Amino acid sequence: MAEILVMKAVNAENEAFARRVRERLAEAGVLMINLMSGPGAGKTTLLEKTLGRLGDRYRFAAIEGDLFTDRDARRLERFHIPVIQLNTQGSCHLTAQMIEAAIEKMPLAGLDFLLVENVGNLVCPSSFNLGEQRRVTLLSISEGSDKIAKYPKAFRTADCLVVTKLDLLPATDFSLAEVAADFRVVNAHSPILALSAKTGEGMTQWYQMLKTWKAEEDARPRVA
Ligand SMILES: Nc1nc2c(ncn2[C@@H]2O[C@H](COP(=O)(O)OP(=O)(O)O)[C@@H](O)[C@H]2O)c(=O)[nH]1
Ligand SMILES: [Mg+2]
Repeated sequence: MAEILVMKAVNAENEAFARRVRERLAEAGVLMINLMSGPGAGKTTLLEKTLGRLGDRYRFAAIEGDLFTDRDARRLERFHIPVIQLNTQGSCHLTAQMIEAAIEKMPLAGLDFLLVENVGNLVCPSSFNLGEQRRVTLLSISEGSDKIAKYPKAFRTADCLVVTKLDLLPATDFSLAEVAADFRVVNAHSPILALSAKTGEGMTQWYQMLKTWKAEEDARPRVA
């Protein structure tokens, strides 16, 4: 019982930070996307491809979340965008407080997208609103088709499901139909994309979705 109260307190505090982050982003006209998945589903690879493809047209920044190391931030160095690596020192998710500290150090003005790679796991990150406008959950073909039923919250709260590593489909018993059906049980409306960052299959739909989301955010009336 006491533990539940502690969680509530932490979450309430997180919500206050998340509101502040959301306000800052709205003022600056920045679309923040929170990418969640199990470790190795392909978050950083998707970021790399996205920066390579859309980096000429939009201004990006990234926040990389990891327990330790700056490996993912270093993978993005070649794109010459603002990147901040957040190390949680063992904590299994990012918090809105961490994001607020990171965006303090970022030139938000003039940015189009802030892409946030959450700590790799399918459990804790989904309980922490970071102040993002959109949330994407990745599931890779090699993880198996049963993960939506096993980790529903990460998928329930997603604005899009991205099934990654589509090139591996012939090597596995992964069922796209089963995953789509499980996703609809927990999430009635969000789109499902299936893609391979390796072969490029399905990537056009991902880029198109980012453009649509950005246009939707730009069209949203700003609160004075
Ligand atoms: N076959 C295949 N491998 C991929 C694809 N995307 C990522 N990977 C590989 O999956 C591993 C983990 O990718 P990474 O982007 O680091 O995952 P993260 O931990 O979610 O950031 C790396 O070895 C990538 O090269 C893909 O579309 N197809
Ligand atoms: Mg990564």
